[in-house]
Amino acid sequence: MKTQEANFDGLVGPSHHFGGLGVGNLASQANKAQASNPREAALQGLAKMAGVSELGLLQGVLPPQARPDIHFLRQVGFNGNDAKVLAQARRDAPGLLSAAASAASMWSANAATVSASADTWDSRVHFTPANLVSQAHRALETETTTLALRATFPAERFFAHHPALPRSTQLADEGAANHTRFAADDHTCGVSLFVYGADLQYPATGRFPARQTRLASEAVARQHRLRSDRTLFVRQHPDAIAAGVFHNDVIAVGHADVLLYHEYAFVDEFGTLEALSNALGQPLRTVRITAEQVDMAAAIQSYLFNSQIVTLPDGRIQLIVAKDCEEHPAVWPVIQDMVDGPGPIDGVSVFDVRQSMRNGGGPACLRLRVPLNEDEQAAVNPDSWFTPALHRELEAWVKQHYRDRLTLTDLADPGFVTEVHEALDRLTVILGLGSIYSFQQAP
Ligand code: SUG
Repeated sequence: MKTQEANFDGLVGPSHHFGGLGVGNLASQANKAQASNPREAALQGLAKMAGVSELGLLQGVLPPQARPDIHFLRQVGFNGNDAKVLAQARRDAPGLLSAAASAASMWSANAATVSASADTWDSRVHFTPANLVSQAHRALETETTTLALRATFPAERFFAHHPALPRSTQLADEGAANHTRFAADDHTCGVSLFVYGADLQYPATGRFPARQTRLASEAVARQHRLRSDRTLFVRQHPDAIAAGVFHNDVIAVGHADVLLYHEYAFVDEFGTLEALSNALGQPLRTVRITAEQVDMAAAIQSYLFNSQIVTLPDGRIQLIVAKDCEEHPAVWPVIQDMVDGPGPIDGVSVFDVRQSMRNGGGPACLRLRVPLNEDEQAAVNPDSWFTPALHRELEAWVKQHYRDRLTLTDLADPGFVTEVHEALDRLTVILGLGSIYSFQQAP
């Protein structure tokens, strides 16, 4: 049966702000404490979903999380009523307030690792939510992500949901940002490429910590019982991590039989390409970008490699890039050459996701790919599919509930917590998800 890659984008939450929280993430560090615009951020995200869906592709939506997370602030020692907890955190540990309020779940490429039913032992789509243990503000996501994925992909007959890996830095897992599924055609078993930054032999010793370990990737592959002859574990180039490439999807992107990558993506570039082609049973179609064409700084500024690659209904391959690529003097000519040349990329679409980019999240960070055959598509929670009607409804919802300016001081306002809960309560109705948030449960 034909499998299609659906993109499930994380809806930007009402607390989107610039906390400077991203470890090894230069954009997040550079924009720390600037005023954010959550309304614009959410509308930009919706516009990308609309654009991708207008290309004729399957597009879905994953909900944001309830933030600020007051329970987390209590766990780190603040007490009293909610207003007091927020005020104390604002005064004594603004970084923790920011972490408690982070809207980082928007980057759904880090929500989970997903395996297609064509690749797994029981012919179900398998999900392992990421434990995101490298950063406190992201480790908070796992519980609600687990519930959101179960609510979005509910049918046990088609979908297998695993628990996240145990919470240990040795098992640090950041999900699909470090996993790529290649497939020779749309129905046979695919090839899984897992890219890690650290393992027991090469512990992370560079300027920034590695956020994905080999042990974690192996555990996920084992959990999904992927075929060993179709699964590769390759080491990310440490120079890339040191330069600010905190996930593989900031330096390489693959789809179907196509790989767009930077020469410094992998430690063993040619070994990786050869192993991939062997596992796939046919040559991979590659686009190799050298440091001379696009140096590491330009790659990180533009997020060229955080583009999405998609197959259009007529079979053409389209690149979906951030506007920052179009504006980058070194990167845009490279993209134009790619499209005009004989390589696999046939066209390009440009989206402005600047609010997300300023926190180090490009087009590919904002989406979780879920390969689905027709039966599985029909088993997805119907209200999670992005349609023009849902677009209109979510736009109106954002305009009603989101602020257009947010700073740390606003995050300490107890009225803001109520505002977010009201918005999300309504959202669970719009998306037909049931009560996935703890504030919706009986105490
Ligand atoms: O984990 N930024 C995220 C960006 C994640 C991008 N995802 C992928 N590449 N797949 C991160 O570093 C910054 C939040 C802040 O600073 O407020 C942040 O968490």
